[in-house]
Amino acid sequence: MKRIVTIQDISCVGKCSLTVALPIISAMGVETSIIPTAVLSTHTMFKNFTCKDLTDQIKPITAHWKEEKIDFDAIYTGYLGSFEQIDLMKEMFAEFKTEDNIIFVDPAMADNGKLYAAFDEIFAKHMATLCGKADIIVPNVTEACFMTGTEYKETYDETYIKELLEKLVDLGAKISVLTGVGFEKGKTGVMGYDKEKDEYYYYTHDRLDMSYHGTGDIFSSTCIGAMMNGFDWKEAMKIAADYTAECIRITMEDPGKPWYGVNFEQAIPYLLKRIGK
Ligand code: PXL
Repeated sequence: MKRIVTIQDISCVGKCSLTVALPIISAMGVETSIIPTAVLSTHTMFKNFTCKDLTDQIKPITAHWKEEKIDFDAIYTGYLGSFEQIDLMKEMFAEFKTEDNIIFVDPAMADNGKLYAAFDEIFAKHMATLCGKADIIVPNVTEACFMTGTEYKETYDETYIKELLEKLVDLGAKISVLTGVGFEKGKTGVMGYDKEKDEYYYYTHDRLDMSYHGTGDIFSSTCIGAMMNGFDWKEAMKIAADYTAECIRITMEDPGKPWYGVNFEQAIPYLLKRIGK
């Protein structure tokens, strides 16, 4: 059985970060170890959320794992709350990187042209240095623009996205994947670039006209979960895009849907079928 570790916050209510990564990756048959970086009452789109920072737990946890000779087939970071946490992740990558494991970074910090409440442009540049240490990175277009100092555009062409993907691998990652990319009306998808092979891959599906919080985390969790099930990065991002779309589709049909996240739970049977489980 493959084992991964994912490092991100616990938003107790909100269906994002660890509360989606744990169930999704576990359901895909992959042991999912965690480091919670903070405990928040809700994600930061709610007003008046509480937050207990757990940065001081990161080093003792990883030191214990080293003593126990625990290793991981993948290390996946999501939402990180501070410069210090980013630096600790760099140290962790250096300590736990092996020849075969995958370092997967989702620089969760922005969407729709704007940084989340807790961040500024200097933080985005620091996150870019963490992306430079990864095998595969999966920002959305907004995050990619902040990290590479590129002007954010709502409408763009293929050249703009390809240049952005190239700027992302220039940060140091081997593969860059941009989520939420669409060139045609009514379509959306993902486009990736493998630097070593100089190869692009674009996958598109019908656009559902709703955007929900937490879908980036659902995409990333599914993508790494699929890679741990033996799919290559291109197949993995296709499965992840389809599952995320299915989560949104199911949520749109639910009259009692919450505003803060999607009904990813109800689409887990679809995901398992997609990966042949
Ligand atoms: O990746 C989404 C996310 C994760 N964690 C926290 C957040 C958000 C999005 O707003 O606030 C705490």
